[in-house]
Amino acid sequence: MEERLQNILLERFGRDIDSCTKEEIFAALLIITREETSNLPENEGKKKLYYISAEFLIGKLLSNNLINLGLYEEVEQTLARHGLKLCEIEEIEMEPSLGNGGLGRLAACFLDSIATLGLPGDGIGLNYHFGLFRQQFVNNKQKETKNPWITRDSWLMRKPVTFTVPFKNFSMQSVLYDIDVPGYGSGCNRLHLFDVDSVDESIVPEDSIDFDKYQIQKNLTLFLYPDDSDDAGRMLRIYQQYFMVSNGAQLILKECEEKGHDIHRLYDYVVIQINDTHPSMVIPELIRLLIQRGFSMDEAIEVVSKTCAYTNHTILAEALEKWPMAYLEQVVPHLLPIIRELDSRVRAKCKDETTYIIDEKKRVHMAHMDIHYGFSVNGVAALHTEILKNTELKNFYKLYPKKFNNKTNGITFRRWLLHCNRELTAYMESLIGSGFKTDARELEKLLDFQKEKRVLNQLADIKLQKKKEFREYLYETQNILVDEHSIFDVQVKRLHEYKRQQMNALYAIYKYLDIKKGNRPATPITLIFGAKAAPAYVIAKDIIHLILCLQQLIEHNPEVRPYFRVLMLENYNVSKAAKVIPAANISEQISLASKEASGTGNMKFMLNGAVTLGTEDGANVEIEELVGEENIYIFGKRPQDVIDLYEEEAYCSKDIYEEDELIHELVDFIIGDELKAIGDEENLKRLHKELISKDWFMTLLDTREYIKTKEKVYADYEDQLEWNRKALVNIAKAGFFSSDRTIEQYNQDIWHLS
Ligand code: 26V
Repeated sequence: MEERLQNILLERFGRDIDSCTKEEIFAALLIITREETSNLPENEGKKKLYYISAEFLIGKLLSNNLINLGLYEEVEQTLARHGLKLCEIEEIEMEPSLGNGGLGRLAACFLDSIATLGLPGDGIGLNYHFGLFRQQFVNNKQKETKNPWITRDSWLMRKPVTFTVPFKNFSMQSVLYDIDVPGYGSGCNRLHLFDVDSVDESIVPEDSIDFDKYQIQKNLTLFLYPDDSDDAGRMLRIYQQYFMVSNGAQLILKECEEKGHDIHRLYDYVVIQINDTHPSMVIPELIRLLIQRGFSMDEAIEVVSKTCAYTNHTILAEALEKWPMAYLEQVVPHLLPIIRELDSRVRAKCKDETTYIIDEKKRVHMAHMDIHYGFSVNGVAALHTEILKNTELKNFYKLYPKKFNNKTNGITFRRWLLHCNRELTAYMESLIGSGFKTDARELEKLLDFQKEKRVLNQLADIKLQKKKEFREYLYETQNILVDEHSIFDVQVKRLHEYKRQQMNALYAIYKYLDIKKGNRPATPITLIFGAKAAPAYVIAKDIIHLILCLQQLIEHNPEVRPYFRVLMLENYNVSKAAKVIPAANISEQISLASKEASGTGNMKFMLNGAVTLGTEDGANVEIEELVGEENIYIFGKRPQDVIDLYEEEAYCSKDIYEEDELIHELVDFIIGDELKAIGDEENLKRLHKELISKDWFMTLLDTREYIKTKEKVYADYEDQLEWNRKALVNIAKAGFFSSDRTIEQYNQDIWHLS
């Protein structure tokens, strides 16, 4: 390794390792890693999976790939001989932000597991030049700027593959970039990211995310999910989605034809997993392409229906895509006859209007198309799938009971344990051997050590070490110095009202007032938030403003600050997740029950020895079943209660506000003098009004029980031995949430790859 590294550095930069910059060393390691992955055998088999997704939140890849190639230690030691740290070189890499949150990160974890299990399966998506926006805090508010991540040396490899994608008045020529996906001790797959050469980064000013939404040739792959608060933004999303699936469908057919497969039996050779509704147009597009190749409509529909499978990731009605026919007419008129045909076949066979593809307002329900014309529909956690079957999609479940199945989400342990917590990994290896690295269920062997003080104390030492590392990181990046001996209570995830960061903020107000009354916590508490809000999501941005104002208020209060602090990580992303999660003591998973499809952060925290404080929602339910109720803190209204409240329109936040003095006080604090002196009255007033007059996601419903439960969590933390035992049980039981397990289930029940 040493010689190889030196040779590349000499050849490229004319210097040896001791006089090279970190940037140069990163560039050389990138070359080595790329060479190694390109030497790996391709995963092969009769049938191949194509996972189409608008998002692949892959994060930085250097360490991830070195681990999977089995080269991490060797590189680490080589660098160490020259006084260099691999984790510092890692900082040089730009993070691609090709996803919003859970859905995109799930796709990335899946690619890792698919490759690791040796299954032939590639990802298909778009190469957004600026990805998701970068978040900055200015005047206690979120400001969005572009996030250029593509550098001269990157993982992207341009391929000599191009397709023509037809739009209404013009067509576009695609270019393809591939990123290799090496499995852990296994063969290699690929992530195919389509792009266009005409994209012009210079149409976006330096300090913003504004651009001309009408110049499709120049803007098509600039941003992930450009602002869809206006017609032009929504239209651009349709352009992006169609560009993605048309390229995907053409690539799939090209690969089949090159392999000499009979495309009349496409489903024997190909399975397409549609990740949420963003790629749903692949169904009519594939039908169109097959008809072009001489298929009858009947046969094309049959073949495509046997090839496509759909995953649902949300039950929020507003997040289920419905595109007006008029938009599709403007962008992809050639798909409309096919979509109309698909709809009329549904109308001919079924009376239930709620399942039609085209509704009375002339909107196309993308999920409906997926369910009628796909062979599998899956939810992403047990509770979520049950809600789909019994409530949200119950009319479809009646039609196609056999299509519905559950695939509880998972995370790749390579990134979320082996890489982000090397200390914990090494210690566990010394206790139970290395089997857990390939069979995550072996973590259960840790349960034998529940009563061993020595082990529990060592776990606590590792946690302290990770807290210290995070403390240094936060100091360097945000100039904030936290106390590593305080309790790290962490809520990091996209900002959305259903995730109820605002409830956690109300707790912060409670604690602030309580400490001012003289009630000091036994151990100081550091409450850590991290969240990006969609740029056009007004209330979400108001919630960020509230949290940042609370941070400022408390930072300047010498009476409260020693015991309780609130802070918000700027630009929360995959790399920051890998730093804060191993340092957390408490994992906040407090969504309104029934609304969080699964959550995957909850799994990452658990695996790193944090204890969950959460509602009976998403995969929290399965975490509770695994660890037992004494090793998790569950509170709040239950999913069915919430579903009934919506059904009966029986929730009224104003009643709670009027009747509960404590809640009244906490809510009014938002517009009180102390915050008024710091924040923007317009934002704070709007949030206050929202909580009292609407509160669609029922914050006030659970606030009281939340406060009570959180106080109990903090009190329990004082018994450190018992707390560390809880942490150990959480780690030991996390094996179920390995994405290797999830992928094995997808393969067994849906894909049938080998
Ligand atoms: C999208 C939108 C778009 C517009 C308005 C509001 C809104 C709210 C939610 C969403 C989410 C779209 C799908 C999604 O990201 N789902 C997440 O998927 C994860 C992986 O399965 C899962 O763990 C999360 O619970 C789920 O929210």
